[in-house]
Amino acid sequence: LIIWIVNLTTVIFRKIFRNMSETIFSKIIRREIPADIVYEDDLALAFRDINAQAPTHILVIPKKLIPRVSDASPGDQSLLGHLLLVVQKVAQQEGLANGYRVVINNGDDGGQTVDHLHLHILGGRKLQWPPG
Ligand code: DGP
Repeated sequence: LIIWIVNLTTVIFRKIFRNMSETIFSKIIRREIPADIVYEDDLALAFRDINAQAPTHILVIPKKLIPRVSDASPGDQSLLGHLLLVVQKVAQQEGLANGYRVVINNGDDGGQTVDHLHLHILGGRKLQWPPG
């Protein structure tokens, strides 16, 4: 009985802490809220940014919750590489042959507003440099 109670408590706590760190992007992954999804595989999802800053503005996210690039660990190496290859695939799919920009905002000063790692793909117009 004690083992059963310990197990149940562990499950409940895991659920609570997972939900605490989750963002709206987890709900998009689970299809609990709608998004304009343009690509999906086992490890990643890509969907159109709701607040587009360019004619094409897509977010590529890992299905695994890594809040920020500064939270990634060596074990995430192949996942992080995979995300860039997804960027490449999506950009091709979107016809961004003339170029595009890939942006990762990190933390407050980086302008990150959603704590689930995401790569912005921006294209379809000439982008300025440096960013503001
Ligand atoms: P960042 O500032 O780098 O954390 O970018 C977060 C982006 O996520 C921002 O450009 C707007 C976008 N975003 C926030 N909530 C939603 C949502 O519910 N759906 C979609 N499609 N995009 C969202």
